[in-house]
Amino acid sequence: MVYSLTNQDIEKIYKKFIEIRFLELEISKRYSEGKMRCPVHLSVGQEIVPSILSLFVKKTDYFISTHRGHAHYIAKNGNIPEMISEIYGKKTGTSEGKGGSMHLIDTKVNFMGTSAIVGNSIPVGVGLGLSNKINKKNSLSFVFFGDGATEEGVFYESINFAALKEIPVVFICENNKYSVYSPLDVRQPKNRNIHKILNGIGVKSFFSKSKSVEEIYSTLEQAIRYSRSKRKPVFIECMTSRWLEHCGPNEDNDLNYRDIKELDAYKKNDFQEKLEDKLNITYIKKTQKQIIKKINSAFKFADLSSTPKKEDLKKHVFKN
Ligand SMILES: Cc1ncc(C[n+]2csc(CCOP(=O)(O)OP(=O)(O)O)c2C)c(N)n1
Ligand SMILES: [Mg+2]
Repeated sequence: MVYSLTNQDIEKIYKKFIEIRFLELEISKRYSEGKMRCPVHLSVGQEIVPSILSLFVKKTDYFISTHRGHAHYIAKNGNIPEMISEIYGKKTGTSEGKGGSMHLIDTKVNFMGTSAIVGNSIPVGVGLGLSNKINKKNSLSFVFFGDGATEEGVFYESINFAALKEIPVVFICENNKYSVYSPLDVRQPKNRNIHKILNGIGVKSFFSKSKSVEEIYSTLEQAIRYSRSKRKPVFIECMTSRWLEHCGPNEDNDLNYRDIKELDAYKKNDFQEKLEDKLNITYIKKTQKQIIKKINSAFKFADLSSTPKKEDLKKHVFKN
């Protein structure tokens, strides 16, 4: 079933979308200044799923993500100035500048981390779900990962355990069809459907081709409602497209590892335009202006913040 959305819902989705897109584009624009000294994996082109998802998330839910995690942090209502400070390696960052973009963590908003190790966040997310179950909390654990992570053994072990123990986890696979420069067809058998495998393993699964806002919204709503009410795991696969290089601020069309026609087709299906078609120009302009202001002040905050001191190096280090 595909739902129709209220104007208020579209406005909320648009606001989140613009926050994510404009912030990622600003990181891309400023990266060459040399103030962000960690690698960045940007989500330009992949904003729509986290933007819609933000409508269904509770403060008490857990999020855990990957190397490409900025959008998920923003969807969890993370603190944008603290995130930029973290990327700048400053003391005001979410983990005082020690984690950077790929190890973003902020327990204040139950954003339990991102990881540079592909697949690594999946068992941790299951563990967070298990803690909710043991403590009889009605929160969910949301685990984000890419198509590449579904080729890791730990993915199947974690899914199996979550199915067996009925752990309320929302597994979200954002399938951009690439793992660095490798397309799906050199990594997985032809015609494999990741979500169909999951049904066979015993986890209810949902799939979105991501053709319209309504279709993605309906898929996410039904899947999340199922997991929240039944207290069981659920798997959602959403097709998406990464517009910039795997890691870094630039386009990489010159490398010829993917068909530019494929990328152009996704760009023609751009969700910024689709959302704007449903909104009035006054709202669009007002929202963009507010967000640009917010983003500029976040960069200023990061820039003016101090770097950690030498003695901070040993703080937060595990000792036994
Ligand atoms: C265990 C492990 N294997 C390989 C890598 C190298 N690596 C880093 S990102 C990445 C691509 C992952 O693709 P996907 O999960 O689809 O996420 P995407 O980058 O497309 O968002 C790979 C292979 C790694 N970091 N960790
Ligand atoms: Mg991928």
